[in-house]
Amino acid sequence: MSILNILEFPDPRLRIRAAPIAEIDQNTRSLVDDMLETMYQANGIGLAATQVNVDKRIVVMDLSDEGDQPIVMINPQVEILDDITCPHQEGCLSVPGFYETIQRPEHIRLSALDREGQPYVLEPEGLLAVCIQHEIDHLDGKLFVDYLSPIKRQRIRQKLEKLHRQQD
Ligand code: QAP
Ligand code: CO
Repeated sequence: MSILNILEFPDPRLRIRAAPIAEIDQNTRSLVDDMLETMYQANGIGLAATQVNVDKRIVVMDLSDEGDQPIVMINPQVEILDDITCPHQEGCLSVPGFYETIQRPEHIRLSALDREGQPYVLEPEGLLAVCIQHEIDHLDGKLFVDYLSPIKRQRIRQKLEKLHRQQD
């Protein structure tokens, strides 16, 4: 297994729309394992393939305290069940150090394939519902900062660009 490099906002590669997986093979499973290892190592609760510069529709998550309940979503699809939204503070491994409150639908139905290619359906609520939508947004080239005012987004962009210049 290996730790993958996580792209950071405003990297244009975070804007690429990921393609569905046609066949889940050993390469897919090994990417899933690397993504899980990368997410755990970075102390994240969710990571989309887009964030590690792979344009495939794969997401890994783990919301458990012990970090022993991985969730794998391949070709995930979300259906919004009603108009109820809830505010939640979100962060992102691609926007390190910034947390903002975002409104999202609270009641959703997720359909996805697991690591073995088996289809499953979930009707999550709360943080799990929020996190699933945040991660699927990544696969569509969208980031949580896109929901903020242009002023806030610009401020975050400038601070991260400055940090990136200092790292070079
Ligand atoms: C998405 O985000 C999420 O800034 C997953 O310095 C998060 O795993 C959805 C992280 C919250 C809904 C609510 C962020 C780690 C991890 C940071 C993450 C940081 C270190 C973010
Ligand atoms: Co994110």
